[in-house]
Amino acid sequence: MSTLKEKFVEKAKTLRAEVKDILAKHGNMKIADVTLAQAYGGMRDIKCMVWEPSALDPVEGIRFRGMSIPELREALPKIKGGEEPLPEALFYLLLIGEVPTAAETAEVTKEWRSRERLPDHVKKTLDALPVDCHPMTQFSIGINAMQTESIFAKKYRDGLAKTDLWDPMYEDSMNLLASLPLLAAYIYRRSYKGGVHIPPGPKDLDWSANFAHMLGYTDPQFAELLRLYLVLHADHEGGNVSAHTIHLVGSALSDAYLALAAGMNGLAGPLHGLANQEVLRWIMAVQAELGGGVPSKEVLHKYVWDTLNSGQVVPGYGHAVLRKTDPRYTAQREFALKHMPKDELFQIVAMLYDVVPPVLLEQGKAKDPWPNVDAHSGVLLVHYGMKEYDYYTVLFGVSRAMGTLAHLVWARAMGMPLERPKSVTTGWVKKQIAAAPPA
Ligand code: CMX
Repeated sequence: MSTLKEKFVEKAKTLRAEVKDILAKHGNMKIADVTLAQAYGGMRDIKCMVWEPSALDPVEGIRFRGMSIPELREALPKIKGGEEPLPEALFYLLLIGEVPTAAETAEVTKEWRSRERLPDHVKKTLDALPVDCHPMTQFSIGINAMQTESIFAKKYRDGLAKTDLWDPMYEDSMNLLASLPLLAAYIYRRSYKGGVHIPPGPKDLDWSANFAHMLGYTDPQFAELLRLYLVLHADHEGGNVSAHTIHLVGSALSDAYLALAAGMNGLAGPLHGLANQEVLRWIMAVQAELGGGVPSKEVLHKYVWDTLNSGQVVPGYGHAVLRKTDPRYTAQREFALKHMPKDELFQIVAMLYDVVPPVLLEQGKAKDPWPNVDAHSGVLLVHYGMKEYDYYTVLFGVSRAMGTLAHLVWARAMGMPLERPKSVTTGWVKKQIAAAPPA
């Protein structure tokens, strides 16, 4: 058994016992009251699910197993001479709750590289789609097509005990994570590079370097960017659309492939992950209007107002939970300042940071006027030549698989039940109001 799996078995045993004890002693403790505004308003802030890999603070931003992004960038193992953490190390942290050593990280890299596989029928399924089919649609279909490989589905059919279901979920998750870069690269090359595919590279390449290689990017700095990108997008606690969908679908004992594909359909929404492509489209549109170059702040100010006045949202700004600049934005800004300070698009993104929040505050609707993760990622990718912005959310999806699959393994290990909240009708609501004592 690998170190990762062995450690997981140990941790799961402890947490199962702890939660059993907590529920026996405090199961009736109230942790949330729900208002009508919350029931009608997208269930904001209702504490009603458990998610171990990460937690989101409205002001501080995300913490992965208690670690902030600057802490992670410092502490997680890197490649020799590299500056950005290895996503494999982050996955270890998300699953186990401990920072891995370089050797433990290398073991994950080796395991993922040995498990990578894209079955022929998946390629044929993708090839049957129009080449201009949105990459996220291809990604979701591709993951569903890979479900033929599910060990969980086979074991369940054979009659595996509930307590042992975490094991095939772990195996599926490891196989999926190993193979997602192959699927994602296949989609990129068929959509934008004439279907000329690049096979996986030598086995000593780490997960991100191999992904960059299969995408067709040879600049080592692009692989560094990919490492950072894949780390930053990996998890954002359990309530966001993609994570929550993956949890919900997984709770029906759907396997990792089915659950992940469902979550990717949510990530493909413009209010969620697709915002990264929308940001770039929006920035390029203002640049095109001006015939290129960096617009003045006055021009950007008018452009932001025009966007709002036409009833659209400013992509990359605002958040359902965050109330300050997203630390994932800040990490990407630091990368840009180090590697591409003179880049024109970066300069526009930096100017938007000064322009957008005051406008959103003046408009007075958005609770969070600050940039989120999607405001910055596109310009970094363009700098290294990846201009096909329709593709960006696929990269987000590859990364998001890490946190959500770590959660699914935990969900099975903890025996988390079918999720089934209660809905009500407006007729019921009216009756409650009528029956309530006068305020
Ligand atoms: N531009 C314009 N209006 C915005 C806005 C923005 N960036 N952010 C919020 N608002 C508006 C909302 O549309 C809402 O308007 P209505 O009252 O007319 O419905 C009002 O402000 C209140 O919204 P909120 O409570 O502040 O925000 P929500 O929790 O409802 O929505 C989010 C959060 C992210 C969907 C929203 O901020 C938004 O649409 N942002 C732009 C899209 C984006 O960047 N999404 C990516 C988020 C990160 C991710 O998941 O990847």
